[in-house]
Amino acid sequence: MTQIEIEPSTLAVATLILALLISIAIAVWQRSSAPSKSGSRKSKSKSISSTVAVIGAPNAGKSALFAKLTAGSFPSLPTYSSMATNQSPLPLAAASHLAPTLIDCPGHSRLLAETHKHLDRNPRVTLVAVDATALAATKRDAAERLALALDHRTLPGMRVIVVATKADNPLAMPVSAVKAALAEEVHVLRLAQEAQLGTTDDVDGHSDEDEDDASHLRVRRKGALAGKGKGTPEGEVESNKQSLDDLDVKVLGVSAKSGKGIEELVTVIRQAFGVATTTESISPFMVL
Ligand SMILES: Nc1nc2c(ncn2[C@@H]2O[C@H](COP(=O)(O)OP(=O)(O)O)[C@@H](O)[C@H]2O)c(=O)[nH]1
Ligand SMILES: [Mg+2]
Repeated sequence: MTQIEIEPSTLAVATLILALLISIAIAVWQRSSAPSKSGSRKSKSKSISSTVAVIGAPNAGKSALFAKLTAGSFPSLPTYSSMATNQSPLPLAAASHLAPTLIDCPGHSRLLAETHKHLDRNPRVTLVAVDATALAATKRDAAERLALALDHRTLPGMRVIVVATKADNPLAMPVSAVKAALAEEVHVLRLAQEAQLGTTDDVDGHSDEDEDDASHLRVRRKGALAGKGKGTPEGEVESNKQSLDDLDVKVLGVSAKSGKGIEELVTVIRQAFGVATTTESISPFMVL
Protein backbone atom coordinates (compact mmCIF):
# COMPACT_ATOMS: atom_id res chain seq x y z
CA MET A 1 0.00 0.00 0.00
CA THR A 2 1.38 3.37 -1.07
CA GLN A 3 1.19 6.22 1.34
CA ILE A 4 1.72 9.86 0.35
CA GLU A 5 3.83 11.54 2.87
CA ILE A 6 4.18 15.28 3.01
CA GLU A 7 7.28 16.66 4.49
CA PRO A 8 6.62 19.20 7.28
CA SER A 9 8.90 21.66 5.47
CA THR A 10 6.83 21.36 2.24
CA LEU A 11 3.67 22.01 4.24
CA ALA A 12 5.22 25.10 5.81
CA VAL A 13 6.25 26.45 2.39
CA ALA A 14 2.76 25.81 0.98
CA THR A 15 1.16 27.60 3.94
CA LEU A 16 3.49 30.54 3.48
CA ILE A 17 2.67 30.80 -0.23
CA LEU A 18 -1.05 30.65 0.54
CA ALA A 19 -0.74 33.39 3.17
CA LEU A 20 1.24 35.52 0.71
CA LEU A 21 -1.40 35.08 -1.99
CA ILE A 22 -4.17 36.03 0.43
CA SER A 23 -2.35 39.21 1.55
CA ILE A 24 -1.72 40.21 -2.08
CA ALA A 25 -5.41 39.69 -2.87
CA ILE A 26 -6.44 41.82 0.14
CA ALA A 27 -4.00 44.58 -0.82
CA VAL A 28 -5.29 44.64 -4.43
CA TRP A 29 -8.89 44.72 -3.23
CA GLN A 30 -8.20 47.56 -0.79
CA ARG A 31 -6.44 49.56 -3.49
CA SER A 32 -9.22 49.16 -6.01
CA SER A 33 -11.90 50.15 -3.51
CA ALA A 34 -10.02 53.16 -2.10
CA PRO A 35 -12.03 56.36 -2.58
CA SER A 36 -9.34 58.36 -4.35
CA LYS A 37 -5.86 58.54 -5.73
CA SER A 38 -5.11 62.16 -4.94
CA GLY A 39 -8.31 64.15 -5.22
CA SER A 40 -8.24 67.29 -3.11
CA ARG A 41 -11.84 66.75 -1.99
CA LYS A 42 -10.81 63.53 -0.28
CA SER A 43 -8.03 65.14 1.70
CA LYS A 44 -10.19 68.05 2.73
CA SER A 45 -9.71 69.76 6.02
CA LYS A 46 -12.03 68.99 8.90
CA SER A 47 -12.01 72.49 10.36
CA ILE A 48 -13.45 75.80 9.21
CA SER A 49 -10.97 78.26 7.73
CA SER A 50 -11.07 81.97 8.35
CA THR A 51 -11.90 82.80 4.76
CA VAL A 52 -14.75 84.24 2.75
CA ALA A 53 -14.91 82.70 -0.71
CA VAL A 54 -16.61 84.55 -3.56
CA ILE A 55 -17.77 82.18 -6.27
CA GLY A 56 -20.03 82.59 -9.27
CA ALA A 57 -20.26 82.46 -13.03
CA PRO A 58 -18.11 84.77 -15.18
CA ASN A 59 -19.44 88.33 -15.24
CA ALA A 60 -21.53 87.82 -12.11
CA GLY A 61 -19.79 90.75 -10.45
CA LYS A 62 -17.37 88.85 -8.20
CA SER A 63 -14.31 91.00 -8.77
CA ALA A 64 -16.23 94.25 -8.42
CA LEU A 65 -17.64 92.96 -5.12
CA PHE A 66 -14.16 91.91 -4.03
CA ALA A 67 -12.82 95.41 -4.81
CA LYS A 68 -15.68 97.08 -2.99
CA LEU A 69 -15.30 94.92 0.11
CA THR A 70 -11.53 95.08 0.36
CA ALA A 71 -10.70 98.54 -1.01
CA GLY A 72 -14.04 100.29 -0.75
CA SER A 73 -14.07 101.15 -4.42
CA PHE A 74 -15.71 100.06 -7.64
CA PRO A 75 -13.16 99.31 -10.40
CA SER A 76 -12.90 102.44 -12.58
CA LEU A 77 -11.67 100.46 -15.57
CA PRO A 78 -13.85 97.76 -17.11
CA THR A 79 -12.90 94.47 -15.52
CA TYR A 80 -11.89 91.52 -17.62
CA SER A 81 -12.60 87.89 -16.99
CA SER A 82 -9.79 86.99 -14.62
CA MET A 83 -8.01 83.65 -14.76
CA ALA A 84 -6.32 84.29 -11.43
CA THR A 85 -7.60 84.15 -7.88
CA ASN A 86 -7.62 87.45 -5.98
CA GLN A 87 -7.02 87.33 -2.25
CA SER A 88 -6.98 90.14 0.29
CA PRO A 89 -7.77 90.62 3.97
CA LEU A 90 -11.33 91.65 4.73
CA PRO A 91 -11.25 93.80 7.87
CA LEU A 92 -14.34 93.06 9.91
CA ALA A 93 -13.49 95.10 12.96
CA ALA A 94 -12.04 98.57 13.45
CA ALA A 95 -9.06 97.24 15.36
CA SER A 96 -8.48 94.78 12.51
CA HIS A 97 -8.07 91.97 15.00
CA LEU A 98 -10.31 90.00 12.73
CA ALA A 99 -9.59 90.10 9.06
CA PRO A 100 -10.45 86.89 7.26
CA THR A 101 -9.11 86.41 3.77
CA LEU A 102 -11.53 87.30 1.01
CA ILE A 103 -10.99 85.04 -1.99
CA ASP A 104 -12.31 85.96 -5.42
CA CYS A 105 -12.36 82.65 -7.29
CA PRO A 106 -12.19 82.73 -11.09
CA GLY A 107 -15.58 82.02 -12.60
CA HIS A 108 -14.63 80.24 -15.81
CA SER A 109 -15.86 76.65 -15.86
CA ARG A 110 -12.42 75.46 -16.97
CA LEU A 111 -11.04 76.80 -13.69
CA LEU A 112 -13.56 75.13 -11.42
CA ALA A 113 -10.81 73.07 -9.81
CA GLU A 114 -9.59 76.33 -8.26
CA THR A 115 -13.04 76.98 -6.81
CA HIS A 116 -13.11 73.42 -5.46
CA LYS A 117 -9.72 73.91 -3.86
CA HIS A 118 -10.97 76.90 -1.87
CA LEU A 119 -14.33 75.35 -1.00
CA ASP A 120 -12.58 72.18 0.18
CA ARG A 121 -10.85 74.28 2.82
CA ASN A 122 -14.23 75.00 4.41
CA PRO A 123 -14.55 78.77 4.16
CA ARG A 124 -16.57 80.19 7.04
CA VAL A 125 -18.64 82.10 4.47
CA THR A 126 -19.25 81.40 0.79
CA LEU A 127 -20.71 84.26 -1.21
CA VAL A 128 -22.40 83.05 -4.38
CA ALA A 129 -22.49 86.01 -6.75
CA VAL A 130 -25.48 85.98 -9.08
CA ASP A 131 -26.05 88.62 -11.76
CA ALA A 132 -29.52 89.96 -10.92
CA THR A 133 -29.66 91.77 -14.28
CA ALA A 134 -29.21 88.57 -16.29
CA LEU A 135 -30.66 85.78 -14.18
CA ALA A 136 -33.09 84.59 -16.82
CA ALA A 137 -30.18 83.75 -19.11
CA THR A 138 -27.76 82.53 -16.44
CA LYS A 139 -29.92 80.79 -13.86
CA ARG A 140 -28.65 77.28 -14.57
CA ASP A 141 -25.08 78.43 -14.12
CA ALA A 142 -26.07 80.30 -10.96
CA ALA A 143 -27.94 77.29 -9.55
CA GLU A 144 -24.96 75.03 -10.24
CA ARG A 145 -22.65 77.35 -8.30
CA LEU A 146 -25.14 77.54 -5.44
CA ALA A 147 -25.48 73.74 -5.36
CA LEU A 148 -21.71 73.48 -5.30
CA ALA A 149 -21.49 75.84 -2.32
CA LEU A 150 -24.20 73.89 -0.49
CA ASP A 151 -22.46 70.60 -1.12
CA HIS A 152 -19.35 72.03 0.49
CA ARG A 153 -21.23 73.40 3.51
CA THR A 154 -20.27 70.37 5.53
CA LEU A 155 -19.52 71.80 8.97
CA PRO A 156 -21.78 73.61 11.43
CA GLY A 157 -21.07 77.35 11.37
CA MET A 158 -20.40 77.53 7.64
CA ARG A 159 -22.67 80.00 5.86
CA VAL A 160 -23.76 80.29 2.24
CA ILE A 161 -25.04 83.69 1.11
CA VAL A 162 -26.35 84.53 -2.34
CA VAL A 163 -25.31 88.02 -3.42
CA ALA A 164 -27.69 89.27 -6.08
CA THR A 165 -25.34 91.75 -7.73
CA LYS A 166 -25.78 94.97 -9.75
CA ALA A 167 -28.72 96.09 -7.61
CA ASP A 168 -28.22 99.67 -8.85
CA ASN A 169 -29.26 98.61 -12.34
CA PRO A 170 -32.98 99.13 -13.05
CA LEU A 171 -32.97 95.76 -14.82
CA ALA A 172 -31.94 93.96 -11.63
CA MET A 173 -34.49 91.41 -10.42
CA PRO A 174 -35.85 92.02 -6.93
CA VAL A 175 -34.46 89.74 -4.23
CA SER A 176 -37.77 87.88 -3.86
CA ALA A 177 -37.71 86.98 -7.58
CA VAL A 178 -34.06 85.90 -7.36
CA LYS A 179 -34.93 83.65 -4.42
CA ALA A 180 -37.83 82.03 -6.23
CA ALA A 181 -35.95 81.58 -9.51
CA LEU A 182 -32.92 80.04 -7.81
CA ALA A 183 -34.99 77.68 -5.64
CA GLU A 184 -36.78 76.46 -8.76
CA GLU A 185 -33.60 76.02 -10.77
CA VAL A 186 -31.75 74.26 -7.96
CA HIS A 187 -34.70 71.91 -7.64
CA VAL A 188 -34.63 71.10 -11.36
CA LEU A 189 -30.88 70.62 -11.18
CA ARG A 190 -31.15 68.24 -8.23
CA LEU A 191 -33.77 66.12 -9.94
CA ALA A 192 -31.53 65.85 -12.98
CA GLN A 193 -28.58 64.96 -10.78
CA GLU A 194 -30.55 62.35 -8.87
CA ALA A 195 -31.69 60.80 -12.14
CA GLN A 196 -28.08 60.69 -13.22
CA LEU A 197 -27.02 59.21 -9.89
CA GLY A 198 -29.54 56.48 -10.44
CA THR A 199 -27.74 55.39 -13.58
CA THR A 200 -24.13 56.34 -12.94
CA ASP A 201 -23.92 56.32 -9.17
CA ASP A 202 -20.26 56.49 -8.30
CA VAL A 203 -20.55 55.96 -4.59
CA ASP A 204 -18.76 52.68 -5.23
CA GLY A 205 -15.60 54.69 -4.87
CA HIS A 206 -14.54 55.05 -8.47
CA SER A 207 -12.38 58.11 -8.79
CA ASP A 208 -13.72 61.07 -10.72
CA GLU A 209 -10.34 62.57 -11.55
CA ASP A 210 -10.54 61.45 -15.13
CA GLU A 211 -13.66 63.43 -15.80
CA ASP A 212 -13.55 66.89 -17.36
CA ASP A 213 -13.57 70.06 -15.28
CA ALA A 214 -17.22 70.85 -15.89
CA SER A 215 -18.17 67.58 -14.22
CA HIS A 216 -17.05 69.11 -10.92
CA LEU A 217 -20.40 70.88 -10.94
CA ARG A 218 -22.25 67.61 -10.73
CA VAL A 219 -23.33 66.66 -7.31
CA ARG A 220 -22.78 63.25 -5.86
CA ARG A 221 -23.80 63.54 -2.26
CA LYS A 222 -27.42 62.64 -1.79
CA GLY A 223 -29.27 64.99 0.50
CA ALA A 224 -26.44 67.49 0.51
CA LEU A 225 -28.81 70.29 -0.39
CA ALA A 226 -30.68 69.90 2.86
CA GLY A 227 -30.47 72.83 5.24
CA LYS A 228 -29.46 72.73 8.88
CA GLY A 229 -30.69 69.51 10.44
CA LYS A 230 -32.81 68.63 7.46
CA GLY A 231 -30.75 65.85 5.97
CA THR A 232 -32.43 63.53 3.52
CA PRO A 233 -32.21 59.92 4.60
CA GLU A 234 -29.68 58.11 2.47
CA GLY A 235 -31.14 56.64 -0.67
CA GLU A 236 -34.33 58.64 -0.47
CA VAL A 237 -35.06 60.61 -3.60
CA GLU A 238 -35.39 64.25 -2.78
CA SER A 239 -38.39 65.39 -4.68
CA ASN A 240 -39.78 68.27 -2.67
CA LYS A 241 -38.71 71.72 -3.68
CA GLN A 242 -37.00 73.60 -0.90
CA SER A 243 -37.02 77.37 -0.60
CA LEU A 244 -33.75 79.15 0.00
CA ASP A 245 -35.01 79.85 3.53
CA ASP A 246 -35.43 76.10 4.03
CA LEU A 247 -31.88 75.70 2.84
CA ASP A 248 -30.67 78.34 5.28
CA VAL A 249 -29.40 80.52 2.45
CA LYS A 250 -29.75 84.28 2.76
CA VAL A 251 -30.13 86.35 -0.40
CA LEU A 252 -29.00 89.97 -0.40
CA GLY A 253 -29.38 92.52 -3.17
CA VAL A 254 -26.04 94.32 -3.46
CA SER A 255 -24.42 96.88 -5.73
CA ALA A 256 -20.64 97.16 -5.75
CA LYS A 257 -21.13 100.27 -7.85
CA SER A 258 -23.46 102.32 -5.63
CA GLY A 259 -22.71 100.56 -2.36
CA LYS A 260 -26.32 99.54 -1.91
CA GLY A 261 -26.61 96.49 0.35
CA ILE A 262 -22.87 96.36 1.14
CA GLU A 263 -23.33 97.32 4.76
CA GLU A 264 -25.94 94.63 5.28
CA LEU A 265 -23.71 92.07 3.59
CA VAL A 266 -20.82 92.96 5.87
CA THR A 267 -23.10 92.70 8.90
CA VAL A 268 -24.12 89.19 7.86
CA ILE A 269 -20.48 88.20 7.29
CA ARG A 270 -19.57 89.63 10.69
CA GLN A 271 -22.32 87.63 12.34
CA ALA A 272 -20.99 84.48 10.70
CA PHE A 273 -17.62 85.25 12.33
CA GLY A 274 -19.27 86.05 15.64
CA VAL A 275 -18.29 89.72 15.56
CA ALA A 276 -20.55 92.12 17.46
CA THR A 277 -22.22 94.57 15.10
CA THR A 278 -21.61 97.79 16.97
CA THR A 279 -20.72 100.97 15.11
CA GLU A 280 -17.16 100.81 16.51
CA SER A 281 -16.59 97.49 14.81
CA ILE A 282 -17.22 98.91 11.36
CA SER A 283 -14.15 98.94 9.19
CA PRO A 284 -13.06 102.20 7.53
CA PHE A 285 -13.77 100.53 4.18
CA MET A 286 -17.33 99.92 5.12
CA VAL A 287 -18.26 103.54 5.78
CA LEU A 288 -20.32 104.33 2.73
N1 LIG B 1 -24.07 98.38 -12.76
C1 LIG B 1 -23.24 97.56 -12.16
N2 LIG B 1 -22.34 96.85 -12.85
C2 LIG B 1 -21.52 96.01 -12.19
C3 LIG B 1 -21.58 95.85 -10.80
N3 LIG B 1 -20.68 94.92 -10.43
C4 LIG B 1 -20.06 94.54 -11.57
N4 LIG B 1 -20.55 95.19 -12.63
C5 LIG B 1 -20.13 95.05 -14.01
O1 LIG B 1 -20.32 93.72 -14.43
C6 LIG B 1 -19.24 93.28 -15.24
C7 LIG B 1 -18.60 92.05 -14.62
O2 LIG B 1 -18.08 92.39 -13.37
P1 LIG B 1 -16.88 91.56 -12.72
O3 LIG B 1 -16.75 92.02 -11.31
O4 LIG B 1 -15.65 91.64 -13.56
O5 LIG B 1 -17.46 90.09 -12.81
P2 LIG B 1 -16.71 88.70 -12.50
O6 LIG B 1 -16.39 88.09 -13.82
O7 LIG B 1 -17.73 87.89 -11.78
O8 LIG B 1 -15.51 88.99 -11.66
C8 LIG B 1 -18.27 94.47 -15.33
O9 LIG B 1 -18.53 95.16 -16.52
C9 LIG B 1 -18.62 95.31 -14.13
O10 LIG B 1 -18.36 96.68 -14.33
C10 LIG B 1 -22.56 96.63 -10.08
O11 LIG B 1 -22.70 96.56 -8.85
N5 LIG B 1 -23.35 97.46 -10.81
MG1 LIG C 1 -13.51 88.44 -11.98
